[in-house]
Amino acid sequence: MRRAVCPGSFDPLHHGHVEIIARATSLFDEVIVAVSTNYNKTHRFDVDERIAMIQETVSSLQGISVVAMGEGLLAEFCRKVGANSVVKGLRNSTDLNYEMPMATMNRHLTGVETVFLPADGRYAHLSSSLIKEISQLGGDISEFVPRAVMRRFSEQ
Ligand code: COD
Repeated sequence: MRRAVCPGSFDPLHHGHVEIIARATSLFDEVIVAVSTNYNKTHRFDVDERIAMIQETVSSLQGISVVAMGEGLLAEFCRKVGANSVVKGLRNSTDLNYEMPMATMNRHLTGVETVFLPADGRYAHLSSSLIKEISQLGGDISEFVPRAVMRRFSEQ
């Protein structure tokens, strides 16, 4: 059984995330989407809301579960759930430079491998922080986020 973890803050989930998660399901038998619960960070949506939005969006994909990652190390989380790979999306060289040492350290810590998937050109400019900024300044984010996310933004 090839099991991978797709970790993220997903605050909020956007089409770039969904595309990476969908591609991960074609590479692995089981994909665990792990939603980071870093209590030092201020989130627009709480962890339960983020999990609900992801579940609603990926419900048609097979072999996916969506859970809270907790506060500990990603490498330990992977060991706990029996996943020997992490899947991450890379948008640019800034992402690569940030992710490379973490990938190497995670492999050192528990042997977990990181699989990098290049961002799809349609979504490489998307980031949760830009989407929140556009929304806050009155812009239209409907092109960038799934319906389940758009609905929550409209409700707030
Ligand atoms: N296209 C493709 N992929 C994208 C896009 C896009 N437009 N935007 C983001 N992604 C990818 C990111 O690269 C990332 O792989 C994933 O989607 C999630 O993105 P975010 O922004 O929701 O998540 P982040 O960047 O806030 O990361 C949260 C993590 C929990 C993944 C990160 O903090 C982490 O790995 N923490 C580990 C803590 C740990 O163990 N520390 C010790 C390190 S050795």
